Amino acid sequence: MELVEGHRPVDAAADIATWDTDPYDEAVLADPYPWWAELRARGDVVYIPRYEVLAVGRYEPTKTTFSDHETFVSSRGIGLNDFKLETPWRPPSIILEVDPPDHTKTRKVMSRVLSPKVVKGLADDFRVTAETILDRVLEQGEIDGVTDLAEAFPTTVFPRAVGMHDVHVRNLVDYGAIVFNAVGPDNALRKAAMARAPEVSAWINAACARDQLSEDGLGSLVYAAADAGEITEDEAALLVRSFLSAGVDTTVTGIGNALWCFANNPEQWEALKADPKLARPAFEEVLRYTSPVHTFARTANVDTEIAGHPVAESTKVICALGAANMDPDKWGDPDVFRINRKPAGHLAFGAGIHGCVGQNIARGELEALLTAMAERVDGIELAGDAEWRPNNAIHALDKLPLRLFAK
Ligand code: OVM
Repeated sequence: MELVEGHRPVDAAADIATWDTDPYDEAVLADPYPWWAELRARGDVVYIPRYEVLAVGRYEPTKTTFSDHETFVSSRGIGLNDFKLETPWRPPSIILEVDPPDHTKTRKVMSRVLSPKVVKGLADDFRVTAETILDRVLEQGEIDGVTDLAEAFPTTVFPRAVGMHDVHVRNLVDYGAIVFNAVGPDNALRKAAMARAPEVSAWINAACARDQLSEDGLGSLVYAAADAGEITEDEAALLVRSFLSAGVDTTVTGIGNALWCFANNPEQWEALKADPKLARPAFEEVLRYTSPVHTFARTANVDTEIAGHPVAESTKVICALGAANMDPDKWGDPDVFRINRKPAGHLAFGAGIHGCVGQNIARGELEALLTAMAERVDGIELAGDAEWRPNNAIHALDKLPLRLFAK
């Protein structure tokens, strides 16, 4: 291969197997399990010519690549667009799409705002709200698990926790889907997201202003860090935007996927009813088994290697978190959904310095909901076919017709 000065093409030759596939094909996104299995089968790392990227899906190389933040940076974007070469669709996130030392400062603020102690203070509202919503859906009997339960719960408790004055459920859910579709290639999903982005982003950005937030919520805690001189007011607004980017669609997806897991595994629902204390480990197993965030990418910022294979600077590496979470070499029997598995080390929240900073609040929401359900719901049945909603980064349901039986 001829090397042009200043341009370092991904060298498909090297010794990395080429796989002519589209990870973002809507059929793959709607049912990623076979694609994940083939990705793992093809090697520690594969080259995908369609996007000139590498992909990893075995547990070890995925975890290693994802957590080596010095070699595989986030500041060049965590999707297929290289922010060094292309202008991002919105001002980059100052916690997600950034490296140390800038990342260290914002991460410290967000870790404090989302600390276990703060989340504990939200537990009562999570619990009472879960009970109220459950009483309503149990009256209905037959529901859409996605809208009636998965969307209803986080869109009630999360904006209240943040302290938002104005709540627009559709904009909150759709903004997440837009942000996550934006990390994919320029396919139909991304184009549709970009078409809606101006309108939805305008609403979201306005909602992040200090005067749109109460004085006792997570948002005000972020602005308090600005008052203390840790960050600027503009940075505080961008960190509130991160709440609204990553805090709604993700938990909506986690709940929908949990309902799907239990509807398909009734003996596991019996196990949770028998021991509601399993709510927390059950959620970890839902995360491992369904990977609500299925894929994020990194960018090699230097010439490096993955599992002994050379990787040139500027190479994008797709990290298939969902594939790693289903790797039999790591999990033994990954296809079995087992709520007492306690899958320590799953990658659904990522790994390393960029690991989900909101994971405590996500766990708090799911614990409240699953515990309240274990006390009230005798059985969960599919009342029709579940339908998945293809998204370039999120593995989420579109429809989940359910029949719920009250105790
Ligand atoms: C953000 C953010 C954080 C995590 C995930 C995410 C792409 C966005 O800070 O905006 O979704």
